[in-house]
Amino acid sequence: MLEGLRKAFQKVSNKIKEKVEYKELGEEDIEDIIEDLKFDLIENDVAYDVSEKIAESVKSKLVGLKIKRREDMEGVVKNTFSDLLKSIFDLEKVDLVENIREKCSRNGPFVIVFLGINGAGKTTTIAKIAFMLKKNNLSSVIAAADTFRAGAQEQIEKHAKNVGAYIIKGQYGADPASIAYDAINFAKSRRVCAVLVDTAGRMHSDVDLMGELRKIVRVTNPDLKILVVDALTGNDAVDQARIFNDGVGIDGVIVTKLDADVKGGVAISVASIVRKPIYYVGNGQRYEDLNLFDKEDYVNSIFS
Ligand SMILES: Nc1nc2c(ncn2[C@@H]2O[C@H](COP(=O)(O)OP(=O)(O)OP(=O)(O)O)[C@@H](O)[C@H]2O)c(=O)[nH]1
Ligand SMILES: [Mg+2]
Repeated sequence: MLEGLRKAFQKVSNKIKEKVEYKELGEEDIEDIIEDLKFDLIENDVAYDVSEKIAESVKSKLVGLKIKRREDMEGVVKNTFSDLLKSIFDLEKVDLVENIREKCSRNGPFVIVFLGINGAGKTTTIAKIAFMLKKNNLSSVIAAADTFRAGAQEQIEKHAKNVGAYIIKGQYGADPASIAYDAINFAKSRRVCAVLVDTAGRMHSDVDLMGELRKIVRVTNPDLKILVVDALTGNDAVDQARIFNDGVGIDGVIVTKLDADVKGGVAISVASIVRKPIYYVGNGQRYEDLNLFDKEDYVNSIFS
């Protein structure tokens, strides 16, 4: 994970180290190095505008800097980069488990609608969340509001069984909003803590399906709308985040398939462009492969 970014920052750090002996860093010293950095970031799925911003920011922090000893340089470059990345992830944090527990104690089910293009990992992530809630003694009901894709109902039903969650299903072609609504009523009458609404995967360009999502949101009035993005979709993840945010509105993001992602830039791009927090990351196909996104860990793993 994240090898691409790790290498990119290591490379620029080494090159800068070579440049400075006992002198002040001039713009001309690092111009090429910064251009290279920008290119490497783009190669590793950091969106163009974001790469440019990071590169400019690194440049302005390093130019004019006087470093007494060569060894200090590594620390300075590392701190510059890591402060910069951490500031990108400096977004509101949500403790999902605590929020659900709190709302449950006030009699209301906590409703989450999961959004994302097909194959992003919505259904798997919902199963992982239900599993995590179960471990925290919180009950959940899954609304199988994907009445669009063949096999979707059976897929989620199997997951629900495996993780011990309730499920409310519907006929193919049925109105997804009504299934979500039924699931909320079910949760209210059985005092179930969380309602997890699975939606049909859709291309972000699909206008009809976007309208259908807005209807689900209107009917369910969710506590959270979470966008699920696949890290392997690279730069397209930024477009997905923008379009879902403009079309439906999102509160936060879960990035899946980080276990298979060698680049690592998607989290940076999405957080930087839509300014929404990343709640969790998916690290594999098992139910336990869901981890809280921690900006310190993420950034430290790039610079370790
Ligand atoms: N390696 C890995 N695979 C994952 C992860 N999350 C999901 N997957 C896999 O990605 C594939 C698609 O996942 P789904 O959960 O079905 O995706 P979806 O968004 O519900 O897809 P649609 O229902 O078609 O919209 C499945 O094979 C999952 O096992 C992850 O974190 N790591
Ligand atoms: Mg699905």
